[in-house]
Amino acid sequence: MSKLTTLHEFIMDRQNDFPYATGELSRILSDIAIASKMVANDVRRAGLLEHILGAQGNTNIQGEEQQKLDVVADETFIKIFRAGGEICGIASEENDTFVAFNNEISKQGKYVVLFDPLDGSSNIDVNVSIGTIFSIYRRKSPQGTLATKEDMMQKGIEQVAAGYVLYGSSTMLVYTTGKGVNGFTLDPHIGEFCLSHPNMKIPETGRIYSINEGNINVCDPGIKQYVETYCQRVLEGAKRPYSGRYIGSLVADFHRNLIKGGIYIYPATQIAPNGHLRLLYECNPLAFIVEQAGGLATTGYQRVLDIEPKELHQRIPFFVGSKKMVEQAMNFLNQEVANNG
Ligand code: AFP
Repeated sequence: MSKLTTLHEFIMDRQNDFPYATGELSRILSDIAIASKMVANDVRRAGLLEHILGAQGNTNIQGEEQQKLDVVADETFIKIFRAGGEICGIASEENDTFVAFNNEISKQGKYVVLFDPLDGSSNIDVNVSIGTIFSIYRRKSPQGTLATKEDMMQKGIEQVAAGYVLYGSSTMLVYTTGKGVNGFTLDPHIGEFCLSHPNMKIPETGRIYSINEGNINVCDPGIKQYVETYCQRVLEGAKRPYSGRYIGSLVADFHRNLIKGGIYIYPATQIAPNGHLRLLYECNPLAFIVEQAGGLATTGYQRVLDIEPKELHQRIPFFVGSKKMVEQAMNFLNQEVANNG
């Protein structure tokens, strides 16, 4: 039997890819692994623990009902980040504004982390896969001072690392530091993430489309036409139309399409005119990962990683997945615009 590579060993080996690395980024990635093991533990027992199952009774700044586990996961990550000393501040889906860590060690931290502690949390109570998404940036403000909003509001191309944890049939951590994408599965017997999916690549094209079809009549008619034309017809050379697969947990939908090939679309709708997903802690990290895996992430018209953020909880339309499928959707939409002036 060949020896398993643990996440910790892998992070340490890869640190040598960056000649001036001081180990701080490595420690942040290790901290994320620890926090996610704690969250995975709660997720696995959620049905048994009354204090973490169900609604918290609050809504977050986006008007969404917070689940108790949303709050528990948010607090777990923040506690670990604050204690680590490498991070000077965070922004998360569950906090109205960013948090600058006001202690002398954290103020020296070079990095900020933006994250969605528990994405797809409306699926918790029904035992469906959920996830954590994270994005790491170098701060803009000087070390030794409090983190600022400017540190959080950086373009996706500035990310130094990004990843997600999927609490699914197994727990997986997938991340990139801009040198490919690697996936690790948590071995519950030894409590370690072990390399299971080295150098992940998304197929150039696929046969899965993922969209909340309940929205089809409240989004741009071009989206409906694209879905009918390319996803729901038997295309030349094919035996059947694409398969529609939509879990409603972005991490789970993204992960499946990353492995099998496919396109995920959350367009602008009449109810969510700017789209539903958040740029900074949902779309940017997944865009970084998918590009590193050979795929694409756009708004339908523009590369996600090039967007200049305007608000912390900014939403955007999101098209992500296999390169050829995203290109096809974009070409279709652009043609529609050209035809209709
Ligand atoms: P929740 O965390 O509130 O369940 O939101 C999940 C999410 O941000 C993303 O994970 C899903 O892909 C998307 O929203 C589902 O949205 P719809 O329910 O509108 O399809």
